[in-house]
Amino acid sequence: MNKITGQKKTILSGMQPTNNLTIGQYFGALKNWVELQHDYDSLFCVVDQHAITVRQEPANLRRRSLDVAAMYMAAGIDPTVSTLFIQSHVPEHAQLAWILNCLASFGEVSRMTQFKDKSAQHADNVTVGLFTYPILMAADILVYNADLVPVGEDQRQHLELTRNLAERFNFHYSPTFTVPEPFIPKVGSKIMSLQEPEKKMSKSDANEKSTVFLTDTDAEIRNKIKRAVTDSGTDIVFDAAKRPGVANLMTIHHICTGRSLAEIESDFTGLGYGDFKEAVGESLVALVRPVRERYDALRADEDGLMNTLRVGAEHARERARNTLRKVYKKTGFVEL
Ligand code: ATP
Ligand code: LTN
Repeated sequence: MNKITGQKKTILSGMQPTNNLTIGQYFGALKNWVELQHDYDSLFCVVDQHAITVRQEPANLRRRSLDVAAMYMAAGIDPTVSTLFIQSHVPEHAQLAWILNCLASFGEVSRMTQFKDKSAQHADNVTVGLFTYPILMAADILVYNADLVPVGEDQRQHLELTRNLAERFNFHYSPTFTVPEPFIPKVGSKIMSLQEPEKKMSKSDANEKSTVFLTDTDAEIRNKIKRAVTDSGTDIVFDAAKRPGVANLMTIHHICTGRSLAEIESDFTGLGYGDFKEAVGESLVALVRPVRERYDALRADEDGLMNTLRVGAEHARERARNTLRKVYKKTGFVEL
């Protein structure tokens, strides 16, 4: 809450509809959106324009955009409290992105590590869009003057760039944009792959065993946890550097049950990996099952979903249009 105006502060975040969402997205971001939405003026979007920075099959993109919107709601985003919309329904994001593109330097954007990773993954098709991706993200945030952006650890660098662009615009023209802060949770901001625990769990991982999706069945979840890579030790102790596989499972169990890491260590003293993995599997099933069931019901009502997205887009557009009008004027574009 702003002490002077009494108005709620604004949060904005988004996810790419490149696949079903994973527990990584849920623990790192979505769960926090749900918790924060009542205390903030909240906007959440499905960033379909970000998704096309790597090649997408149009029918898949269309379906997945709706899947992700339904998953936001299944996880607890209430569209009567938060504004829920699809990025491409608000063209002002891309319009602002162009102006920010002309403010960002090639050098600073070249330093983005996500671009380096993703361009290596898609070496046969490194698009200019993939390079300027963080600028569109900055526009998503700045067009609503968001104060806070709840994301996972991997987005910290993009948030820093967003802050720099906001400050640069404010300096060169006049104070216009709020300089946003990242909101990165202390626990869960980087859930690791179940098969290669040195790597982030990713919804685009070719090996499905690495990833628990929020749409997975109970049996799939239990199985993936049972087969998760651990290490040659036997006891359950938290050591993220030396024993990342066990540490990752402990983090997951901690978030699902609320037991602290120390309590988990003592709960499993004298027990082996088998017992521990079984408990993690059960706690995760208990968390994911209700989300999946709500998702199935929400996704089955496509008309209802479209109506929600229509209302969200109208609300978002009105706000974005206001910011863009000011930005165009300050930039020196002729008003009609
Ligand atoms: P992926 O690499 O899984 O395809 P992504 O990181 O490119 O996904 P998004 O789907 O847009 O992209 O991520 C949505 C949000 O979820 C971001 O805030 C991101 O930081 C967070 N996130 C993604 N993966 C994880 C993870 N393994 N642990 C914690 N947070 C995550
Ligand atoms: N780059 C983000 C997704 C994203 C985003 C945003 C997050 C696009 N626009 C605005 C927060 C705010 C990612 O997770 N890959």
